[in-house]
Amino acid sequence: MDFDAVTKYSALHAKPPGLSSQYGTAGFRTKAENLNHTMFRMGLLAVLRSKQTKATIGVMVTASHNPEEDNGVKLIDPLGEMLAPSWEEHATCLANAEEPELQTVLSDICQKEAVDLQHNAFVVIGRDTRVSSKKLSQSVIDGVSALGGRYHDYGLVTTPQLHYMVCCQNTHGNYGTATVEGYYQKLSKAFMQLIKQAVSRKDGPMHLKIDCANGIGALKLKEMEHYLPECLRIHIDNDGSKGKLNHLCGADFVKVHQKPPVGLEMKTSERCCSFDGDADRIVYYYNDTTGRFHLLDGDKIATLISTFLKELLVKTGQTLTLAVIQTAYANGSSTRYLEEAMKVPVHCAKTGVKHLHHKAQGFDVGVYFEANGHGTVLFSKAAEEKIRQQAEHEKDNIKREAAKILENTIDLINQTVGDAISDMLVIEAILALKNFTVQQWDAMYTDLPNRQLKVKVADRRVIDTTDAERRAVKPPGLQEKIDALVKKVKWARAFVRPSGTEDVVRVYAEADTQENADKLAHEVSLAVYHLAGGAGEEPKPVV
Ligand code: 16G
Ligand code: MG
Repeated sequence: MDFDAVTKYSALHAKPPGLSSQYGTAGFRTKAENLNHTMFRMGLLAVLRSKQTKATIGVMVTASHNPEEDNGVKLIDPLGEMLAPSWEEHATCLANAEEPELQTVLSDICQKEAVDLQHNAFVVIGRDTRVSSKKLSQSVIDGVSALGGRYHDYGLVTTPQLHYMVCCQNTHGNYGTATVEGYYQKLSKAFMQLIKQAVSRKDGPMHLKIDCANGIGALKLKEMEHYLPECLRIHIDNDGSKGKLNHLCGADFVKVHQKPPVGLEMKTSERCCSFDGDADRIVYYYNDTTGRFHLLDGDKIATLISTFLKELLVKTGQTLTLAVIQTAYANGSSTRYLEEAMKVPVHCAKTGVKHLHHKAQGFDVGVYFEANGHGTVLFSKAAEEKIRQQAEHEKDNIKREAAKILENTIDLINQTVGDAISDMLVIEAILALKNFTVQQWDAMYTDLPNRQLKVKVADRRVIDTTDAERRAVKPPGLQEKIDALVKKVKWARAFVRPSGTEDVVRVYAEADTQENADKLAHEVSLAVYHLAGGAGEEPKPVV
C-alpha cells in the first residue's frame, strides 16, 4: 500500500482535529461542510473493501430526506446490499482517526480483514442533487485514487440506481446492464409485460402525480419517461426547478406530518405519491370527496404487494414460503390484517433497512417495508428459478400465466434495496391488474390513529431496547411506566427507541382515536423525559 500517497492526499482533505462522527443506520450524515475528510476516507475504505471481497463496491453521496445543508455517504456491498456491520465499525474508526493515526488505522483494517492488497479494486460512485454533492464525490474519488483503485463515476443517480449498478457489475450483467439506460430498459420492459393484460380492458391511461421532493428522483423520472408506455401518464411535481430539496415536501414530510406536500395540487380522488430526496422511499395518498387526506404508507404498500404475490403463488400451485417483515412502527391494523385476514406470517425487525433485508432473506419470498415507505421484495435464488422454469414450461395455462406475472414482477422489483421508482411501477401495475382504485386499495384495512414524537435527552444511549425495539430494558422503570399508560387506553400500543440518525429519543403511540394516540404519545414522552434524563423544556401536549 502506498502510504506516502495516502498521507499526501489526505493533507488536502484533512480532518478537523477533535471532530468525531459515526457510521449510523444509513452511513455518515451531518452538515456538508464537515464531511470532506469523511468522504476521502470512505474512498479509501471502499478500495480496501473491494480488495477484500474481490468485487465492485459502491459509494453513494447523499443525505436522503435531510435538509439541503446536510450531506452524507454510505457504502454499498457486492450484491447491492448495505455495508456489513463489521465494516461499519472500521468506517467509524477510519473517519475519526486524527491525521497522524491514519496509516495505523488503515493497516489495522487490512490486517483484521485479511485484505489482499495485491488485488485490484473497483469502486462505483454516485451522488444526489445537493449543491455540496459534486465536490464531496470528488473527495471520494481522491480517496479511491490515493490507494490506486479504479473507479467509475455514475454522477447523478438515485441511491437505488447505484445499488443496482453494484449488483449488475458483480453478477456480470446477470442482474441487468450496469448503466442507467440498462436500468430503465429492464424496468420498463418488465412493467410493459406486466400490464399488457390490464391495458386491454382499461378505458383510458392511468394518471399519477409524483412529488419528487425537489431531488434526484425528478431528474431520473424525466429520463425514464421516454421508456414508459403511453398508458401510464406521470405528472412530476417538485422537480427542483423552484422549491428547496425536501422542504415541506417528499415522502418523509408527508408521512411524519400526515398531510400533502407543498407544490402539488391535489384534486379529489387523484392518486398521488411522494419520493424522498434520494428516491429510496415512496408513500401514496389522495383526498376523498369530503376533502379528507388519506395516506397509504409502507404498511399499505406491503399489504398490497404481499396480497398480490400470495394470490399468484396460490395460482401457480408452488409451495413457496412468503412472509412480510415490518418494524415496530408498522400500524397495528396492518399487522392484524396480514396475519388474520390474509394469513400471511409477519415478522418484526429492528429499524433500518439492513435489519429488514436480512430477515427477509430467510424466506422464498420476503416482502419488507418500513412504515416510512422504504421497502422491496426479495426472492430466493431457488424460488426465482422455480418461477422462471414454470413460466416457460408449465402446460397448465392458468398456472403458467400466474408464473409469468410473477416472473415479470421479479424483474420489475429492485431486489437490492427499496427503490421509489421501481416500487411505484410495481404498485401501478398491481392496481391496473387488480383493477383497483386507490380508494379500494386504501379500504383493505383502516389505520389505527397514531402519533410520533421526539424527546431530547442528555444521552440517548441510556435507553436500551429489546424485542425488535418494542420494549425498553433501560432505564429501569420506563417500560413499566409505558405498560401502565398503554393499559388505560383502548387498542393502544407504544414504544420508545433512541434514533439512529438524530440526537433524540423517538416515541410512537397508537390508539383507538387520534386524541388518545396524541395523549398517550405525550404521556410516554413525559416518562422518557423524567426517567431518561430529559434535556431542555418538558415535552408539551400535542396540539
Ligand atoms: C435511516 C434508515 C431507515 C430508517 C431510518 C430511521 C436506511 C437506508 N435508512 O433513514 O431505514 O427507518 O434511518 O431513522 O437504512 P431513526 O433511527 O432516526 O428513527
Ligand atoms: Mg432516502
